[in-house]
Amino acid sequence: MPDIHLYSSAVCPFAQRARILLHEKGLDYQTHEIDLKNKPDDFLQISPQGKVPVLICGDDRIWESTIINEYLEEVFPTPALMPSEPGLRALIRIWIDFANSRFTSAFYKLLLAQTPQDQADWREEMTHHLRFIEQRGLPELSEAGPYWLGDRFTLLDITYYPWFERWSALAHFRDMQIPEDCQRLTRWWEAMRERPAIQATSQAPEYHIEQYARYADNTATTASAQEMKRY
Ligand SMILES: N[C@@H](CCC(=O)N[C@@H](CS)C(=O)NCC(=O)O)C(=O)O
Repeated sequence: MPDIHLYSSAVCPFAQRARILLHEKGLDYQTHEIDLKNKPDDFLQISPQGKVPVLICGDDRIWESTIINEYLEEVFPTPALMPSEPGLRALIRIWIDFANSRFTSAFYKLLLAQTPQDQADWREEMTHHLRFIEQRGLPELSEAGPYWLGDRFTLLDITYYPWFERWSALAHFRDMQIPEDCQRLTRWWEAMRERPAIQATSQAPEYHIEQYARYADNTATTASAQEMKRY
């Protein structure tokens, strides 16, 4: 069994993806907590983009949260968090791509938006994404259970969860609610909160409100906040 090290930050939803997966697999690992406002001088030698998470597993060094989780799934295949059917594996990758390219960026854009008009526009965009997930992502497959693939808990559930945990910040600063017609999504979120791996990696709603206050009032100076404003 190789030594596993995770460079992580409690505030970071991307790093939480990796932590949830490590807990789900019951793997022992050492966490190196990185203060993103005061990173160690040699951090760029560990993380090429100066970001968390980074995973060191034996001789392998992996970054990008979704790649880390797919890597861990390959190295430690049980319990399985990917189905064996190629069609379902492809579906999972399609929705992971949607999370990374559309959903998470809308989350930050809404939080960073400063004018009432921009905030209304991004609220609308986020509402659109939530309904898209509700109507096109969750319906057919989730009849058998609350997870994205029904009774099978997978990488896909892990990929989205951290932003729902941080919803307290969107609700508090931007009055963003989950639409009432998104009942499957609400059921999914409730089921996720019951999982021990989620509970082991969770922070309280107030923690996220405090951590994201500087995004909301536009005073955040971290590299990530600057990047989110540019793209
Ligand atoms: N695409 C990356 C995103 C990772 C990311 O943006 N991490 C943020 C924290 S949430 C970070 O480390 N930012 C560095 C900084 O702000 O200096 C992933 O999925 O791992």
